[in-house]
Amino acid sequence: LFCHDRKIQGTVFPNPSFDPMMDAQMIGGALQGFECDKDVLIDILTQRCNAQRMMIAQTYAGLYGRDLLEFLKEKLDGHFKDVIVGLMYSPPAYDAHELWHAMKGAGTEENCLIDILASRTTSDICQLKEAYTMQYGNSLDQDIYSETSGHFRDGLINLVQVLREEGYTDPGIAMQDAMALWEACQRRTGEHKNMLQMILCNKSHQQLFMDFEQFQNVSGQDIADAISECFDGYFQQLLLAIVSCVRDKPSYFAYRLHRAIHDFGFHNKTVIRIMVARSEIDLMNIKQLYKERYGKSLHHDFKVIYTLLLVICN
Ligand SMILES: [Ca+2]
Repeated sequence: LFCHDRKIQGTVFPNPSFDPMMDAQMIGGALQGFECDKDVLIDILTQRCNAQRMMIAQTYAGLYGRDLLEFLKEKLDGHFKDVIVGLMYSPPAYDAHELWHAMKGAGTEENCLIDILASRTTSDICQLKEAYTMQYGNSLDQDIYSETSGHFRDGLINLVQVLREEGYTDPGIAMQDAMALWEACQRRTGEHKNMLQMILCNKSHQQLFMDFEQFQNVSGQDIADAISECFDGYFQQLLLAIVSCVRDKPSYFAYRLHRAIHDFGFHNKTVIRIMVARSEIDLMNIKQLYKERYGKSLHHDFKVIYTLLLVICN
């Protein structure tokens, strides 16, 4: 909506000559025996949309009396497994899977929680919460509560309560919100942090877009710069992610991919998660923005990394 009249599109589309029975049989054959035929899995599963993959799994279950997703988890390993299994989950189930893995065991992958919860729509969050409870028994709120802390936790819990308004924008409210945001950035008490969080987590994206313009008028500063200056830690990162998603979601993910590829070495999990989750939403735009902003294409950056790895192997 706010993406400068760009057409928002993914890179994966429904296959027009889709035949679930033929695909299920081909996959059945590929998974027979000790070694599985990865090329067949790649050829089929990357060339079908998520809804078609769900139909393949259903047909496969009918043919072989086995859960395809569970069988793939058993048969595959490494990053190949991460990608294929990611493709075989429905989008809410995949988000739930990623959130659960980000929190289970020692430590927490805060960046995964931020990427998912700051970018998903209210209906996405409702669905992923349901999927989370179905898959893991616990409620997402409870797990976030026990795995994170401080104002960062309050922000995440606020997001999963799905209180965000839809659509409506009001210039008067934008002025009020901008003043409250400005005061919060100047005073920085716990109470002001709550105020800031409540605005960013509960107002509609359209309202926030206008709030941020007013903030610029009132303070002479960009809201993202003000947040960077006034807050720190994961709380700051969460707020910045929300601001960035309000303004331009594909641009947020282009930035996250670039960081995952460059700043932290190569963070496979983040790269896989973004590519799989955005493949039918806005991956085309993410690719274009990546090239525009960083000079090199995503394709080029992957090739460099894998060429390097291949050379090391020899
Ligand atoms: Ca943990």
